[in-house]
Amino acid sequence: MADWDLLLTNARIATMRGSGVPYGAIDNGAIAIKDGRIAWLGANDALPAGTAEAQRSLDARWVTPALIDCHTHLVYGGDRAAEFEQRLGGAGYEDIARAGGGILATVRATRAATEESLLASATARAAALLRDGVATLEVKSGYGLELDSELKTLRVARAIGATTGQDIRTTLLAAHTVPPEYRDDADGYVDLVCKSVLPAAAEQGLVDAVDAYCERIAFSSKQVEKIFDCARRQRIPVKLHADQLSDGGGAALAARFGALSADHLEYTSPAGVDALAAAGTVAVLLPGAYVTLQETRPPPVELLRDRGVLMAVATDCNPGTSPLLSVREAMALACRVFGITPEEALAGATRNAAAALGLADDRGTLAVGKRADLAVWQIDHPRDLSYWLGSQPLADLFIAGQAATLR
Ligand code: DI6
Ligand code: FE
Repeated sequence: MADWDLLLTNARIATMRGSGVPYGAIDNGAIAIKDGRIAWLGANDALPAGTAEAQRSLDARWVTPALIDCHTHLVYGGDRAAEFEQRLGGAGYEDIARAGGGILATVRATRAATEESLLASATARAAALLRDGVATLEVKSGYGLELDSELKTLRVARAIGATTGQDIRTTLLAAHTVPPEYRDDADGYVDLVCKSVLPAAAEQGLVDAVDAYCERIAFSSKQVEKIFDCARRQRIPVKLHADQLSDGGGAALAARFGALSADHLEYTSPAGVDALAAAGTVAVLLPGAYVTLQETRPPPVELLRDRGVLMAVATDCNPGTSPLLSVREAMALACRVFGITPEEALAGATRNAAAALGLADDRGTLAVGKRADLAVWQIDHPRDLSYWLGSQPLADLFIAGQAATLR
């Protein structure tokens, strides 16, 4: 006889296993949880005999894997609402950046902020994602751009989980833009990242992955390669902000390094898509930035789909280009502006988001052995998660089998 910590019965389950059945759905199912993992899952009437410490009927509510936000810049000081107004008045994002605003404005505010204030604001943002069903989120540094401020950001990111219960994965994005101290010496800054920032952050156990912004207003492919080489020597996986504003060959570069993900991809060429497919690199779609920047060229979704590139969807939550605190809203936008299906959107915020973080074996689908990260929704069908804008259908969230506090 099985013995479980928690048994959920009478559930409609979207396993998202990609089994051919839409949403991997099980109509009238049960999920048994033991030690934070899924111990049994299947049809209610096939449930083996067992005892559970706690049992709950979900009254035919839908259960999906908890959402995963695989691309955020949650930790930062200040905001850029005034810049948003300026841009709506006609100022260009790249022009503002070249004039010392944009990312650098947030860098000044983040450097000046105390660790406590950064933690308070970032925790509030993570809590908003939690109420939206997010159990795992990635947080990038990149608004420090010097050793101490990058370390401060990563420490803050790691500390968020202690309050919200979420699992936080941290990515070093020291190569977000060239800091003012290295204004005319981007190569010198890249050296600093390789020789000082990356080793120190890794040594302190703060780096799950290394990211870079490959763009005209940030770093060239050559400079990114240098940073990726350093990451590779330390066996740290890489990801890349690629081809967002121009085709800089970012997708192919990410693929060459076997990156976990290449993110944005608005300007990625067909050759770039082929490279992602061959490397098994996940394409992360970020409609929040696309919409906020009023871009007109969507990523090559049809080609990505056709070549079998896994597509994830994330918020890219950041103060400049994507002030977005809802993965579901990102899913809903991705359907509307990029033309993915609601099922692709949900896979993009669960199974494929897990893959983008190197966690595909551990979470992102509902299956025996996976972490018991489950979202329970007050919806009629999982497609509703992408259909509605601005609804709040989350009924319950379990993180490693524990009910999260949502209020
Ligand atoms: N993600 C980023 O990191 C950059 N754009 C994007 O979509 C810049 C973010 C910023 O302007 O602060
Ligand atoms: Fe980003």
